[in-house]
Amino acid sequence: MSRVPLERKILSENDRIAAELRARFQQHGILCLNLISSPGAGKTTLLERTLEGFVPGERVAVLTGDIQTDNDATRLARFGFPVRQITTGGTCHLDARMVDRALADWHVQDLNLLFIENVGNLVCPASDDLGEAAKIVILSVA
Ligand SMILES: Nc1nc2c(ncn2[C@@H]2O[C@H](COP(=O)(O)OP(=O)(O)OP(=O)(O)O)[C@@H](O)[C@H]2O)c(=O)[nH]1
Ligand SMILES: [Mg+2]
Repeated sequence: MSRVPLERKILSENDRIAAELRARFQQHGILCLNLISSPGAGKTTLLERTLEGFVPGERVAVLTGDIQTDNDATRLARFGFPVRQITTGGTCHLDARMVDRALADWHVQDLNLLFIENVGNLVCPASDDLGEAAKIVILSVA
């Protein structure tokens, strides 16, 4: 009797898109960082402090994820760098396809640094690869 494997990793499609994104980032020399934390731990605040330290014209951009609002994008757009909100409509983390879509009409080759602020959630964002070079985890300690 021969066995026919039917199982497929549930994240395999995400991994494929993430690998394409990673290859694109590497090809253009873009450092992509994926910020994750529990809700309200300070991801947007850290990005605000970071962006205010860059000189105008610095090749930096931000994608910021939220379940419903675009408040974080509004906060971050004040610094004059490209910012785009990804509203997930209920999904508790970003996936690679959302990032790919959000970048579709951007000239990513013009960037040196891309920050991705993930949805505030310390569990789900850990499992989805977004093509980043590294994840940055922010911990808020009582
Ligand atoms: N005391 C203190 N407050 C902070 C710090 N970082 C952020 N906050 C405050 O915590 C609140 C939430 O910070 P945000 O930066 O919005 O947190 P976030 O992780 O982006 O939140 P979500 O995107 O909603 O998950 C704000 O009122 C900040 O002013 C910090 O290092 N110390
Ligand atoms: Mg935020």
